[in-house]
Amino acid sequence: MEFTPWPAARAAHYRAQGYWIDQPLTAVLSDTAQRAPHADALICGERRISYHQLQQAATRLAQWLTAEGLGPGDTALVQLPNVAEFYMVLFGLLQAGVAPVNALYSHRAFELNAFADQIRPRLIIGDRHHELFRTDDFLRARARQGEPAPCVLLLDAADAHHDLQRVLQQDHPAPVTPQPTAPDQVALFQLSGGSTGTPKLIPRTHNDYHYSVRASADICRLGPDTRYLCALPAPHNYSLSSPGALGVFHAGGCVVLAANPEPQRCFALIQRHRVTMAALVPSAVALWLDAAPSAQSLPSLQLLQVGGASFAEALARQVPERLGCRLQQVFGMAEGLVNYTRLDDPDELVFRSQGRPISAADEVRVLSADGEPVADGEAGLLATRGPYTFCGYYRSPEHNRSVFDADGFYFSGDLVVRDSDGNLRVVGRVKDQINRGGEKVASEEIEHLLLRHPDVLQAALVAVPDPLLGEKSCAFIVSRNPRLSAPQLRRHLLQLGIAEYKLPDRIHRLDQLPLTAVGKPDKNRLREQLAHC
Ligand code: J2J
Repeated sequence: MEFTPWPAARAAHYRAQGYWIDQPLTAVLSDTAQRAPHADALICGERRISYHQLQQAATRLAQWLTAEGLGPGDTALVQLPNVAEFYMVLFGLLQAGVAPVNALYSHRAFELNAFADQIRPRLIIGDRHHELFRTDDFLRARARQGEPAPCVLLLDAADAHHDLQRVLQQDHPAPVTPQPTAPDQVALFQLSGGSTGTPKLIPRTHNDYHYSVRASADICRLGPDTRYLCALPAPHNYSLSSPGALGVFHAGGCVVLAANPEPQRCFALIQRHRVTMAALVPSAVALWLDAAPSAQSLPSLQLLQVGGASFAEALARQVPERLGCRLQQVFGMAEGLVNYTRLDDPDELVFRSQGRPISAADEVRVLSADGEPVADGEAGLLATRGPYTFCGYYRSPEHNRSVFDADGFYFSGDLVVRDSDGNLRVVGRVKDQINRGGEKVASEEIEHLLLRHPDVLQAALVAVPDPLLGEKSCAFIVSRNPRLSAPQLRRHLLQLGIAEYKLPDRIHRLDQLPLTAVGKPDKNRLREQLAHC
């Protein structure tokens, strides 16, 4: 599997310092399964799954895959909801050396096709209840792409041949020992929030991901008593690795799955299963704060992580009072760098900053537009490299040239202020993206799709402030058809198969778009116009 490796000198340094330990990522599960086979790894609805059972299910899938001829060098496209099978599949694929792209459950044909076109999966795993897999149309369309038809396994499949649960539950009659990819090779692909026309994939190696998980688990002081509520989409880098479910498995704790962050259902799960820790995005915290009957109503909850988007200080201050737990701010990215406020940081720092990097080996530069370091306390562009920050998007040489500098620093597109202790505050963004309550929408992707409508001549997508989600999206379009309506445009986008969270929340028609000096749509002027609407 080709990817951009770390330069040899840095790789040697990360090994010498013990950040990279040359073990497969499967170790986060197998070590605990050996140590505490009967401890609960997962609670999913009425099901409790022990470490032994999780490991066993993963191994069965790995053996099945190996027997089907899949192994290192192969990839899988996976789309599952927040259910135990997600982790069984993930560890099964890792054991068998098959690198997955884990699509979000809200993704539709456009996103899955964009991923599949890049990785050319030999395996597709989906859910029969999802609109894409309810019929065979999507799978049939993929099979026509001129490549060997991928293997297909489905949750709740109608036929035994595609039955994912059967593979996870039955021992293989003639098992062959599966072989993971080498620790310095790709373990899985993460999804980029993106700012370009096509969704970008982030190759993550065993070594780098494993380190970020172990170090995150330490920072968050996870242990066998941790009960972690996973209410955000399970594949997201945050809920998977910061420290997420993988951190919990590494520490021998238990992951309690929720379908989504809806407060009443989550509160019931927290109370019933004595959940100690949860991870949320700011918009969900706002709902939890409103719904919490009193600070005593969730006595087991010790730590609430908040990240993924800007968290207003006023809300941050309410977390300990209203939810009766400690707050931790998390500023991370699927590309690598993750910052945490620490559990023993002073309250003011926790309320007002998004924390500092995981590792002493994370190198962070805060730079002016012309690449000069800015002084502490001043806003600048975040650039970083380190033992778990990737070195290039998958098969995107041109884009990589624009987001990495000559020293291998990755520019995340965030504007940050650093204090003298290295704590970061996120104060803005230069990337062309909308952060809709933690769900990222790449403006260019939606603009290209709007332009595919025959009546649309120009399109520009900008963020508009929103009291709950932080930001919503607004599309400005220039059309040759005066009767073209917003519902028609939304239908057009849905027909192209995009996830619903990417649909513009507002659509405005203009006679022409204001332009910058270089002739690009002037998004600052558009945002100003919105402020007066
Ligand atoms: C402001 N903006 C933030 C924060 C992320 C842990 C936590 C989050 C993510 C994530 C992640 C922010 N305040 N606290 O992968 O492991 C915005 C920034 C950043 C982008 C990354 C993790 N936390 N952001 O959100 O890849 O703009 O990862 O560059 O989805 O979200 O988005 P994503």
